[in-house]
Amino acid sequence: MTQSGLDVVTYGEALALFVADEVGDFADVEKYTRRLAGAETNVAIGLARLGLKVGWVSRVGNDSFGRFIRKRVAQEGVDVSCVTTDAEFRTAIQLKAKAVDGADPAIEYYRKGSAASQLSQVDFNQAYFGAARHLHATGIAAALSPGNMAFAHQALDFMRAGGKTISFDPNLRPMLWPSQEVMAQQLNQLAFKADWVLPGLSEGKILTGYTEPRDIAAFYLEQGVSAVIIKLGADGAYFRTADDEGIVGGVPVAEVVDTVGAGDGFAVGVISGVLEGLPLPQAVARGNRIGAFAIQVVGDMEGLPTRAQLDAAV
Ligand code: KDG
Repeated sequence: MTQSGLDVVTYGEALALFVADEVGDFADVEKYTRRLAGAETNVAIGLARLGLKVGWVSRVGNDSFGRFIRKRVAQEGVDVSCVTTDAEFRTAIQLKAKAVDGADPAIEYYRKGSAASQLSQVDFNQAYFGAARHLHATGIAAALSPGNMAFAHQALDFMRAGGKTISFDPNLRPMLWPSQEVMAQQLNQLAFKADWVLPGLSEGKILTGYTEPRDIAAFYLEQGVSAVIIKLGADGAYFRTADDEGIVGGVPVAEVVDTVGAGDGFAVGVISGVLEGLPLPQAVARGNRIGAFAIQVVGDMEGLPTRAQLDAAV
């Protein structure tokens, strides 16, 4: 794939994910299955499976996990030509517990000082971003280092100045931040530069101090954001724009296997829907549908549907 004509560009850290095959404390688990994690690569892969042209920008280590990530993401049809192999720093890894009864599984990161956390403004390729219609950003990448934060602002400023659309999923990871106050203040600075902000309800409460979806949405709309879409878990999602608001009901699933990746699936549905010209409530409904796909499998992105699977589920 050439860099011209990307539908969506995204950036951030991908991790080699080890999912426990047995229930219990990581210290006791002997067997793990290696998979791929990373909120931004999950979204990139989900969009590519629906047929969109997507590019992912990052750094990976010059190691076997770096090679695995590069290969696995490219296999999904995502352009990795702007992924740099870092000569010095390692690819991050993550452990995920075997989920029980639909509860969020425990996770453990080994990512401090990782290759992706070295991403900085020198990695910003104007031509690559300029060739894309839309930027998807998350709060995880911004949390990784001051360099990542600077990269995030540069990417959002550049796309905004170019009249491109931007989606922002705060994706709160408190363990990556010095305090909740710093996290909220810094992520809101990024969110204010986006067109569509997609927090979960509990994230919206932390970021704005408001408890009602309506008020959380108003907080961002007043700052120039054009649509706020708040994930309500099994209840679906609430959306609000300057002249419309509503709740789009959730999609029931037979069994919740693992909730991780639901928000990324939701973002895939909303972004692809809006870019394809669907009215916002329909794009949100697609987000709910894809979120439901994501929670029925163990991996973070394996459940994301192809276009044919999505169409069959309507
Ligand atoms: O959104 C799913 C992510 O949580 C997962 O794939 C890994 O990026 C990740 C993170 O930082 O938790």
